[in-house]
Amino acid sequence: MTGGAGFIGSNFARHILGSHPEDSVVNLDKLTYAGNLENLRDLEKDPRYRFVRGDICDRVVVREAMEGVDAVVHCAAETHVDRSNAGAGEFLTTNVSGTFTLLEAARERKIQRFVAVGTDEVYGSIAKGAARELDPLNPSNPYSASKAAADLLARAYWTTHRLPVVVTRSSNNFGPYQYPEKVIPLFITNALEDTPLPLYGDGKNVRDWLYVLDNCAAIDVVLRKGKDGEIYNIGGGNEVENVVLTRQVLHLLGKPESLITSVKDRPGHDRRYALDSGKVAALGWKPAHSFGAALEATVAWYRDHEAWWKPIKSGAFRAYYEKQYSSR
Ligand code: NAD
Ligand code: TDX
Repeated sequence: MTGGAGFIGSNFARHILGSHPEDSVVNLDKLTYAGNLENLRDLEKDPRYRFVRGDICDRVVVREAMEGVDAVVHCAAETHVDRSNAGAGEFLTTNVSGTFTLLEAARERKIQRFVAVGTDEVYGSIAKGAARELDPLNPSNPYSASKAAADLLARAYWTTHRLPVVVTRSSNNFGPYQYPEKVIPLFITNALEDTPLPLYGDGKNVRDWLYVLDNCAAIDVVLRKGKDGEIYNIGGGNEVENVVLTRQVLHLLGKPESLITSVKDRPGHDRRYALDSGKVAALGWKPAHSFGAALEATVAWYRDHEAWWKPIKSGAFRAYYEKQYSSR
């Protein structure tokens, strides 16, 4: 797998090693600001787990890491929309060129299954209904445009080269080990620090929330049972307005709503995402966690893991965050 030191990747590595005793995992990760070996401490001693530090754009490293591998689960990416709005270069390099490098190596190594982990953002904002897999793509920001490029390139390697690719497109994930620039961990940790929660625009944008462990289970199902060349939407079925979510977080922590601060909207801010997940459901997957219980568990995890997020928030993240809000 790639990107295993990030949020979804580390949860996925733990899921695979925990639920498939016959499997082993090679984790190729560059350790960007978002990659953190603390996310994987409990796996380090497992003889079925191996970490390789490297860039998915590096052909030699990628080729070596794929030696003896049956399947690739490609999670590595630049992932934060606000950062892509501030500068898209790394997004194109990692998300597009990096995916290309992996696809080429997978062809050469005759990999039996390549899972390209993608996002609902490729469909763009949807006023009504729910996106289906063959709907047109309409990405709004440089992040989602780079992910759409990666997703299409991966499918082209099936159509043209018969590389056995499957693509997942999931909705917004939340849960343990999510970098605290994303809205849920940012708002939980700000609330714990009694600092303002910056809500963009009118706060009425809607996201469909998916607990990360449910996404890991779905990726696992697609990895084993998905059909070559197919795309699978993975939605949580939990559409929530940002302002409602924010109030829920504050309520769970017993913090006042006066911490909510309206800030200037994100440029190109998609109003609503929604997915039809019927196809992955037909493979036998459905979310195992309710939104309310998963949000409560997530709030509790951050409350109990200050030692994980405090160093992140006081380090390089602080400079990013201050720059971000000085312009809003
Ligand atoms: P993340 O930002 O938490 O982690 C990304 C990981 O990729 C980090 O460990 C980082 O070090 C690594 N990485 C970045 N560039 C690299 C490079 N050039 N070479 C090797 N490693 C590199 O991301 P995440 O939220 O866990 O997302 C994982 C995947 O899921 C991404 O492809 C993302 O687009 C997709 N996705 C995320 C969400 C979500 O809500 N988080 C939703 C849908 C899809
Ligand atoms: O400070 C904030 N205030 C705020 O109101 C932040 C960081 C976000 N928001 C809003 C913007 C969005 O409507 O909250 C919502 C969620 O924002 P993010 O956490 O930045 O996620 P989003 O932009 O929806 O993208 C996420 O889901 C799809 C991931 O970051 C992507 O990697 C994934 O593909």
